Amino acid sequence: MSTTYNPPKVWTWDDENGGQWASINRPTSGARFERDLSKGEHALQLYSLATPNGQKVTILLEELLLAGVKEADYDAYAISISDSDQFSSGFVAVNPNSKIPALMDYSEDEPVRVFESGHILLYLAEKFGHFLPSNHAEKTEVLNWLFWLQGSAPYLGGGFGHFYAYAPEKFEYPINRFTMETKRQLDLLDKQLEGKTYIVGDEYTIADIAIWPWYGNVVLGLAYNAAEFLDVESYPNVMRWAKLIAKRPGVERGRIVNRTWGEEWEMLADRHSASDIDSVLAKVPK
Ligand SMILES: N[C@@H](CCC(=O)N[C@@H](CS)C(=O)NCC(=O)O)C(=O)O
Repeated sequence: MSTTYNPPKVWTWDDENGGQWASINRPTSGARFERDLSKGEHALQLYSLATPNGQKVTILLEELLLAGVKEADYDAYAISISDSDQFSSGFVAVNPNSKIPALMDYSEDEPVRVFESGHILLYLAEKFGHFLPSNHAEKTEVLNWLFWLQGSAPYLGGGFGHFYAYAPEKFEYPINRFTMETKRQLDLLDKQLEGKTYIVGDEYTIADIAIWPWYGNVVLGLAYNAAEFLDVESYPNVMRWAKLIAKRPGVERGRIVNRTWGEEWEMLADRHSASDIDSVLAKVPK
């Protein structure tokens, strides 16, 4: 019997495809139920989860706070995407695309909603004047890499990660296709980081903050359990950069916010103040 799939004339939704995320996926958008979001005291309200896209934003917020920007203090609420929290009416009002992260800024004349993780980084970097150079040419290069990440990471996460780690069976064709692309991306980053401390040179920017949660986590063995499979040691510049960034206090703090899995010293579902993070990090084994 052939195992080749012959697409029907018109595709119809089969909710029993067995994949890890099958229960939440539907071919329609919009709210599935009525529920308001929680709201804390700070001007910035983040609704997120510590996936790489979520980590980008909490890392930037923690970096801003450590840089002395008090106005960057925030409340962060965990959105359980496996429990369909992203389909509540409250969440959909902040992000009609029903994906974390989503941010509300109540410090402006009218409340501002911001969605798409790359845009949230740009919004916060511009608002507070940090981690984005003011020089036009340098800013443009940072944005080149920020937009590169936003376009490329779905091949790593939705492509490689999905088929290597989450799909109900190991299928050779998509794993080959997306491993090829992931390794091409790692090779690109390795060349870009040759002779540079950070993605665009000597300055740590939102390009690093966007790229590290994806490619840094993968090469450090913190995503998809794929470090050996991808032969990450063959990208020495990426490895050096990933380890350097992992040690930054803002990264150590931001990566655990809205994390609802893992060890007790790296898990903080909701964050309302710096001390919430301090008490979790105090449990890190010495
Ligand atoms: N392009 C979006 C992607 C966000 C995204 O894919 N979020 C995932 C978690 S990493 C999500 O919320 N998935 C829930 C769903 O698909 O229902 C961004 O960068 O913000």
